[in-house]
Amino acid sequence: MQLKNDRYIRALLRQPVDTTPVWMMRQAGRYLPEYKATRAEAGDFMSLCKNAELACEVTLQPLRRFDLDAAILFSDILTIPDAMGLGLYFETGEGPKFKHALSSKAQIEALPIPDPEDELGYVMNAVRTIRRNLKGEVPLIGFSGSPWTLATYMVEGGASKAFTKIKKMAYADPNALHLLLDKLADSVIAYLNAQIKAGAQSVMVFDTWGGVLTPRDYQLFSLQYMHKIVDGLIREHDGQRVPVTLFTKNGGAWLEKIADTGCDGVGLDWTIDIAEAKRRVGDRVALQGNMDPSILYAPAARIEDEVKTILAGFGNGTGHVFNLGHGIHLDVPPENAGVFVEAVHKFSKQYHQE
Ligand code: 1CP
Repeated sequence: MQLKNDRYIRALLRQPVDTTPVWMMRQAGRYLPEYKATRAEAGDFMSLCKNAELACEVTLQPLRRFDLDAAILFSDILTIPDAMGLGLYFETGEGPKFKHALSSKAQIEALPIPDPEDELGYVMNAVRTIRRNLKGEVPLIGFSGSPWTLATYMVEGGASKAFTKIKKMAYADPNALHLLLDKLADSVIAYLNAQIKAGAQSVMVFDTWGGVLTPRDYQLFSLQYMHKIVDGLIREHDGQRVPVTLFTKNGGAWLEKIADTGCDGVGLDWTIDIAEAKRRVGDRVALQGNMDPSILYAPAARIEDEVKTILAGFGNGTGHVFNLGHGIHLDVPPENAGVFVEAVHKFSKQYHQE
């Protein structure tokens, strides 16, 4: 089906657009009262992910409120480790946790590579349901965590601040960690390709924790495996290019290396100036980001100023997708997100004239 609004895809392929496309990381979520209501109806977070109708409903909720240029599958990066048998659960008020965290090479050797249409079939059902309901309005983004980021949760047993357990594995038993990362890369390739076949029109890999590594070890433990993923992905489906974006939070120092993987888009957090990022890699990849999500706490005029500054930093030319540099905070007033989205469309037109 032809997309009614294909700005997001065109921008990632560095083709001309009429206005800069915009979406928000974590655009479906607890800052929206309607999300909280649907989540309560589902019972808990994983039940929401596993119910295709409700996952579709929360995917579409932000699009009803805001003029967004893309939808993102409602799911989580931790579906893969859950499907590998680690037992994902959420305790109220706390982050994700695993019943069976990994600590030995024997446990890693025993891990299966999940079949995306079997153990992860609920994700593919959600993708198909969302595509049907989107009716070609905007593209659907599929996603996965990076092998390194998934491994941090699997070895730490949940969220972490210091990453001591996974770093201990990296330095005391690197072969065990490489085996885990390689299995995860294979799992992510199968999972994202299944999402593409089910209807995802672009995919994104979230490397939320790559930035906690040294430059050398980022290359070794994170980027190498994202590179393997880029090489293994379906890049064209149904006659359309399927752009792939890599996002490493705190990865500003390594943009050239990320662009070298052959991805289409590179995600930026807010710790790098977009003008500098464009100078360094903008003739090879599209850039996505990079507004600090905390700016959404500011009054409307301040939000608009920030949008104008980032647009001016990128300047003329193709290859810009506007986004937040990380997920929207759960206590942001939804009206402020609306100011942000409108500002991107309104103030970007001048950068897209012939
Ligand atoms: O309703 C709830 O209380 C659960 C909160 C929640 C939500 C809304 C979690 C648990 N996951 C999600 C959805 C989600 N997660 C989406 C789709 C929503 C959308 O964008 O509209 C996406 C893309 C993710 C991706 C994700 N999950 C990442 C990568 C991006 C990022 O934010 O850095 C990560 C690191 C996770 C792990 C995770 N899942 C949930 C939480 C609270 C966390 C973070 C844990 C931590 O702090 O380490």
